[in-house]
Amino acid sequence: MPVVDAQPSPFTFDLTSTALIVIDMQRDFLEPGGFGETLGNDVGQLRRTIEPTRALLRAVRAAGMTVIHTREGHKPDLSDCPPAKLARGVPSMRIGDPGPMGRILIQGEYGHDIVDELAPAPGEPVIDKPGKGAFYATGLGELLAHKGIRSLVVTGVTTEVCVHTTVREANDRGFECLVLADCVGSYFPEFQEVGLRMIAAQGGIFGWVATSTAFVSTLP
Ligand code: TIU
Repeated sequence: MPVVDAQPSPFTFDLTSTALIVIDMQRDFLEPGGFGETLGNDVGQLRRTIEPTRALLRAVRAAGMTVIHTREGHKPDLSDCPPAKLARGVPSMRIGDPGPMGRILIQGEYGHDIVDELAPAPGEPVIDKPGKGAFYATGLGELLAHKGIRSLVVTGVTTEVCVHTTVREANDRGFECLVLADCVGSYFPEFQEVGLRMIAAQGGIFGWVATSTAFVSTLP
């Protein structure tokens, strides 16, 4: 079985029971004018993840590994958005408000979709999720069970929000998670650093952390 040089210890995985999950690489988070920027964030901090993730996707697809994408967003009538979430943020630019890329974080809008560079390949599942975690109110758990997946290689944005929430959810459900440091991004450099340290601390309290090159080098 492949063994990845990782923190806090080597990560061993089996290709057939491992999936790559690419979290919320959506225009709303990564491009100017989207939800992320309306919250006052510098999207440049996230864009550095695009190229390493593109290379990772190429390698993982060539190895025949399962790839799953997620998108955070809501139905056009906002019936799946808790009022407490809707009320958050800058008043003029909230979820559902019109923005330069369509209604912010609304399914079907241009800004809600995944950036062109990382477009899902035909047949790759795309999980639409109303929360920060990818397991909450989605079919992800059932999908992974159906595919016999027990380990997750996790990438995407943002490190301390949707990546962390998903890794914590997955860890509690018994999945082993390897987070790829160069393929996750935060608007805040200090959260990026501490977010990654929190995963591997205490003997890997939530999982493992490695670089994408270390992971890819183990693929057949
Ligand atoms: N704001 C922020 O850092 N993140 C989110 O709202 N969603 C995700 O992380 N995908």
